[in-house]
Amino acid sequence: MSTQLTPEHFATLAQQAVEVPSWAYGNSGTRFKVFSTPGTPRDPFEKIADAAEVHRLTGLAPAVALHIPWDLVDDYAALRTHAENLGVSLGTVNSNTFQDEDYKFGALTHVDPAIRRKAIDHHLRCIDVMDATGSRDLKIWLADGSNYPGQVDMRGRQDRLQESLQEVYARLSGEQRLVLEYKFFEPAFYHTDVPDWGTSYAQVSALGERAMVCLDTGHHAPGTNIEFIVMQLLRLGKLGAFDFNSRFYADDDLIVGAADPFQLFRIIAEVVRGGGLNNPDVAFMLDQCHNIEEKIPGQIRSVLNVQEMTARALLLDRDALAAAEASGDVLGANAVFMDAFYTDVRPALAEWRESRGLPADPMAAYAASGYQQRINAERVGGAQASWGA
Ligand code: PSV
Ligand code: MN
Repeated sequence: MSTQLTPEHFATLAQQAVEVPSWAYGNSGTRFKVFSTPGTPRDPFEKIADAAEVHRLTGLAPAVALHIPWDLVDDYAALRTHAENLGVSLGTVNSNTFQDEDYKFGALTHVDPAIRRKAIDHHLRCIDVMDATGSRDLKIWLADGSNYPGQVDMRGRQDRLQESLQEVYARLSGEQRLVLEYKFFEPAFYHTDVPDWGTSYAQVSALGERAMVCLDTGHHAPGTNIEFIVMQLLRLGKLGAFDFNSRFYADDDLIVGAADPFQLFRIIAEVVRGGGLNNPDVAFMLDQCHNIEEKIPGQIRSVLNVQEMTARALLLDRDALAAAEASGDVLGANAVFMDAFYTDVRPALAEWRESRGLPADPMAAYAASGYQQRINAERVGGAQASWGA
C-alpha cells in the first residue's frame, strides 16, 4: 500500500473547509462554573476577528457560524462586511429556543399555540438574518422533551413539530436549507423530541429536498457506531451537516479528534466512501466549547485535527480494501484500514502548508504572532461574550 500523500490528495485537501462556531470564541463552561479568559471577545465583531485569525493561519476555516440571539447585532450587513474584510464569510445560522422562560415545556412542539408561534417567529427572524448575512443554512436544535413518563403526549409533540417545521421551511428561499440536529438527551432526561437520526430523517424528509439532517458527533449514546449513521445518511442523500466535537461521557463539546481520534478517522473514512467530502451538500462545522484551554489555539487545533484525519482517510487503499473484503479476508481488510489510520501525515502536511504560503505549524505561528497579547491588552472593559450572551 502507499502511505504517501499524492498531488491528487493535496488537491482534495486544498478544497477542504471547516466552519467554525462563533460561540467557541466566547467564554463557556459547565453548570458549575464559566471561567473567563483574557482577550475574550465582547461582541460578534470581535468573535469574527478571532475566527479570521484561525483561517489566516490554517487556510481551513473560511466561514463562521452564528447563534441567534447570542450574535444579535443591529446591522448584519455591517457584520457581513466586517467578516468579508477579514477574509471570512458568515455561515450557518443556529436558532436558540432553549434559554427563554417560555420554552420550559418546549418550543416548536409546545402544546400552547402562543408559545409555538413565538418559537416559529424566532426561526423566521433567523431566516431574515440569513437573508442579510448571505448564510445558506438554518440549523435547528431543540431542547424540547420531558423528564417524567406520562408528563407529555409524545405523539402529539411529533405532529406539532412537523407543523411548525413546515412553516419555517416554507419561508426559506433560493439556496437556503434547514438542517435539523438530533440529540439523545439533555436538557431533557426522559424523552427528547428529536433524539436520533431516524426522527430527524423522518421530520426533514416530510419537509422536502432542502431539509437535511445535522449530525453532532457528541449527541449519541456511548458506544454508538456513528460512522454507520454517516454511511446511512449519505446513502439516503440526507446528511446536511456535521457538528464536530469529541466526548468522553456526555455532550462534552471537546476538541474534535481529541477524545477518540480513531472514531474521527472512521467517520471521515465513511464520508469519503459516501462522496461527502468537499461536497457542498455536507457542511463540516465545529460545535465546541473551550472551557479551560485558550480558545483561538483550541480552534486551530480542531481544524488541523479534521485536516489530518481527512488526509489519513484519503490514504485508505480502497482497491486493497475492496479485494480483502470481497475475499473474506477479515484481518487483511482490517490491516489495510489500520495502515491508513496509523500513518503520520503531519510532516507531509506541514511541508505542503509551507508550499502554499501558510505556516508549517499554525499552532506555533499563532503563539509567535502576538495576536493573543494584543487582544489581551486591547479588550479591556465591557462584558466578555459568554455562553448565553
Ligand atoms: C446542543 O447541545 C448543541 O449541540 C446545538 O448545536 C446548539 O445549538 C449548540 O449545542 C450550542 O452550543
Ligand atoms: Mn451541536
